[in-house]
Amino acid sequence: MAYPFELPKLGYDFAALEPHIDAKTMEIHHGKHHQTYTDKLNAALEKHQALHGKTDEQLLRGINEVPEEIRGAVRNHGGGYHNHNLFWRVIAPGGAKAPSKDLAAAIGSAFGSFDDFKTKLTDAAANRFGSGWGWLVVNGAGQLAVTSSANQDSPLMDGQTPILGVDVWEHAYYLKYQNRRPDYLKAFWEVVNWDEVGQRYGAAKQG
Ligand code: MN3
Repeated sequence: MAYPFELPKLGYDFAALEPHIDAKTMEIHHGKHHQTYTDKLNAALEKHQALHGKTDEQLLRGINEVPEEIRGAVRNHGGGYHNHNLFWRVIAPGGAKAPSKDLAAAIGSAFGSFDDFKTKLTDAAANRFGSGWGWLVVNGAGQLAVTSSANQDSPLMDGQTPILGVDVWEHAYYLKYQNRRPDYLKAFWEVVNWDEVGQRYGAAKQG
């Protein structure tokens, strides 16, 4: 997708992830928060026609070439736009409940075991102070790594390709979990769509 960016359809019911993620949170998160990132990204780009052919991924990977007067807005709202596009897909209902053989093997060699990986990503997301994200990325060397980012910063800005992300802004969980981010993170693991993560892993490895 490129300018003007559109809010992607969620593709499933707001209630589809109940009881882990509640319908009201999904409705507001997709319809209000993601819409706002979309609108503000478009507003920032409006007068910069040279950037209108670029995808959100290209804008973020090339963030340092974005004109300085809109770089902050593209970082925040382009990041928010892109991160949520990924998030809705990696928690979409109906996919595999465990990683495919390929990805499971890569997780095992990168982190020791699947449980070690889960702990590492849970800790990264739990310990991210304030608003941000926890990530499983494919780094520049083609290896899996766990990271976290502040605000809407995307791993793409560091040359990494995110394949799984968990939003730990309070807007992602406050209605149901209030201050209990660890409970939300437990619930997150129940809704991960491993088919989607596996496809993203395959694509990222092909570069
Ligand atoms: Mn969010």
